[in-house]
Amino acid sequence: MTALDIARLSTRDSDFTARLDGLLAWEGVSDAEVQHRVETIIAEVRARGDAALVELSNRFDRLSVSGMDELTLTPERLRQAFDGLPEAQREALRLAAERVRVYHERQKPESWQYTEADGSVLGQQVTPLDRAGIYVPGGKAAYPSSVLMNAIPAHVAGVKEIIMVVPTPDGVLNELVLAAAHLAGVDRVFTLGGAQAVAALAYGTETVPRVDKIVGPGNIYVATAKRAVFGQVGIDMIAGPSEILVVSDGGTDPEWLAMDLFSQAEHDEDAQAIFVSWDAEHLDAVAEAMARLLPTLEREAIARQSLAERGALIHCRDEAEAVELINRIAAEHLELSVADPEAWLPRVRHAGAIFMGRHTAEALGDYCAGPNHVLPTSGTARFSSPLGVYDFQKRSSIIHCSEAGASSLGPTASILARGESLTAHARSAEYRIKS
Ligand code: HSO
Ligand code: ZN
Repeated sequence: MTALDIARLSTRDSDFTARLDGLLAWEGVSDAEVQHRVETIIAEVRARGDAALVELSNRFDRLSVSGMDELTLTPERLRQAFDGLPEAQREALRLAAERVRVYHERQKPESWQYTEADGSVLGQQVTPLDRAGIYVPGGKAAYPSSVLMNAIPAHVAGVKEIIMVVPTPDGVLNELVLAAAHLAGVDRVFTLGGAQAVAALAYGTETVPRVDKIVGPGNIYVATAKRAVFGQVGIDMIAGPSEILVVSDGGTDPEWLAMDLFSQAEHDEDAQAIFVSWDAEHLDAVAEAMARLLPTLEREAIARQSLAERGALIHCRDEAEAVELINRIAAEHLELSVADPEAWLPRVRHAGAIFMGRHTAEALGDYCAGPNHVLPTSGTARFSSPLGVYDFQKRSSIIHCSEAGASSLGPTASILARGESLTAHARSAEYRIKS
C-alpha cells in the first residue's frame, strides 16, 4: 500500500490561510497560442461553413468524411442506440431522466402582471429560447448523465429545437451518449467537436443551424471558443475542474467518506476533494480509510494525483469554524455529513449543491436524485447557480399604459427627459398628457 499523499492542514497553523488559498487557486486561462488557434478556426467556419467543418473534423478527429451528411446523426440512429442497450441500462437512464425532469418542472418561472389603480398594466413575460446548442465532450469525459442534465432543463423550458454536437475521434460513437440524447429530447445531433463545433453553433453553416445559446463542458479549446463567441450567442458558464467539500461530525463511516472524496478525485487530475472535521481522531480514521481504499480504485492514478496536488484534510476547532470554511471555499458540491444537517443549512451561503446528511452521497446527485449536476465551480458559487430551466428562458417586460396612466406619468417623464436634453422623448410623453 502506497502511503496517502494529501495535504493535512489545521486552522490553528499560522500559515493556514496561505496554504488554503494556494490549494483553492485555479486559473483556467488559455495561452496566446490556444487563443490564436481558436480565432483562426472560428474565422474559417464563418467564411467557409460546411466545407470548413468537414476539413477541420477530418484533421482534428482523424476522420475521412466528404460531406456534412456523414457528420449528421438521424433521430432514428439515436433511437437505435437506445434500443440497443441492455434493459438495465435503459431502465436506469429512463428513471434518471424522469427524476431530473420532475425536479426541473418545479423551476419553471411564471409570467406575471399587475394592474394599477388607473388601469395601467405592468408585467413580465417569460419566453423559452428558440434554439439551444449542447456541447458534449468526446473521449474520457463523455458522460451520458451530462447529456440528460443539459438537455432536460432545455426541454422543460420549452426550447423549440435542441441541437447537440459531440466529437467522434477516429469515428467512434458513444452509444450511451446517443441513447441519452434520444431520451432527453435532443432534436438533431452533429458529430462535431472542438472550436469548430462551437463556431458552427454560434454562426450557423449551410447545415448546422445557428443557436441562441451554447451550453455544456469542453476542453480548453471549447472553453476558449465559447468565450470568443459570447455576445453573438449566450453561453452557460466556463466550468473548472470538479470539486467536493465534505464536512463530518465524526458520526459517519470513514470508508463512506473516503469513497465520497474519491468520487470527485477520480474525475480528473485537477479535481479537488477536501475533508473538514473538528474531530481529530475521525480525521485520522478517514485518512486511514483513504490510504486503504485508494489502491482498490480503477482510476487510482488519477485520484492519487488529484489528492496529492489539490486535496486536503483540514482539522478545524469547532462547528462555527467549519461553517466559515464552507463559505470561504464555496464548493461546487458540499456534503454535510452531520447529525442535523437542517440546522446547518441556514448558515451555508455559498455552495453549488448541498448534500444533506450521512446517506446522501454526491454520486446520487450526479446521476439520478433530480437536481442538476452542472454546477458552479472554482468559488463561483458565490455568484452563480446550478444549470436550470431559467438558463433556457428569458424575460420581456410588459408595459400597457391606460389613457389616464399615460397622462399622469407624462409630466415625470417629460421633466427627466428635458433634464437629459432629449426633447423628442419629452414631447412624445407630453402629447399623451390630457389637459
Ligand atoms: N460530478 C460531475 C458530474 C458527473 N459525475 C458526471 C459523474 N458523471 C460534475 O458535477
Ligand atoms: Zn461526478
